[in-house]
Amino acid sequence: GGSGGNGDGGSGGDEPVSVGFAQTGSESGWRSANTESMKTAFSADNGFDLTFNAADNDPAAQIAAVRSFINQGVDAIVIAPIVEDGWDDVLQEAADADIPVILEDRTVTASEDLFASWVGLDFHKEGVTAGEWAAETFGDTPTKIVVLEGTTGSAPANERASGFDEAIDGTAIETIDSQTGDFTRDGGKTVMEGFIQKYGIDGIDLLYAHNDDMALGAIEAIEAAGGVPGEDIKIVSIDAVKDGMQALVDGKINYIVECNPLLGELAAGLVTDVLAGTAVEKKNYVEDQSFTQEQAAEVIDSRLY
Ligand code: GYE
Repeated sequence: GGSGGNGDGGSGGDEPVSVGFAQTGSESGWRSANTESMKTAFSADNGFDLTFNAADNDPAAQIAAVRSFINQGVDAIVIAPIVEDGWDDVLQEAADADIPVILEDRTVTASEDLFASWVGLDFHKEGVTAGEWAAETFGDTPTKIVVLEGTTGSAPANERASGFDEAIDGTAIETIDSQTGDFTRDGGKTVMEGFIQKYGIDGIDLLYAHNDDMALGAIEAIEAAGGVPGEDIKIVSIDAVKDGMQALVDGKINYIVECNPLLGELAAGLVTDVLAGTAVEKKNYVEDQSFTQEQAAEVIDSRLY
């Protein structure tokens, strides 16, 4: 290692390209699919020597992992940043060590000069799409909505909230409560139990969950309280992972906005290009779709994650 930025990346060389990947953790089905995609793309067969770290959703632990990659002198560092803030110092340290950083999935607030490239999804647009569905479905009818937010301070939690709020602005939809469920099934279940205790099944018309896993946890809470998810309380969520799509087909979720986790090949391509000195785009957006219950039934068998 230690030859970062010297252009010996890619296949064909004798030495594998050493890459440190700082993953968020293993909070969701989306994350499992993303980790698998990354490990496949950064395999030894593809000429990489991958050091994988999952930080268990702890921002300090994730920064420590990046520091250890710098100390190891890897050729390149890939990060899926848990939270948006707090990256300036360690990204500057990577730059000083001449190690390029590629971000995948989530974004940071640090200066764009401090990373070579980013590949991921348009979280704001995902929020807008979910909100537009809500506005079209309930817009004129007074509708009480609760929100299960993703990890506090994460780019998808921030942008999925702002996009949704923009889209329901001026409708009769009223957000009565909004709390984080940390993108986990357990978190979604616990927070939804609290919402049900506070407002009753009858006091909630719609749930917006920032990911499928939290929606799936909430479904358990609604059923345990004697409610019918998808009917008594309608549900819109984001990701379109297998279990989410199945719940959509089963009528327990009403609408899902996709967020594609299969970013490994694109991330590996960016690492190869950056190390070879090939110009890359600073931001690389992957397209998302969205699904009604009927559309989900049509595509569920052909889904890749
Ligand atoms: O939606 C959620 C995961 O950052 C886009 O993180 C990702 C989000 C995804 O935990 O399920």
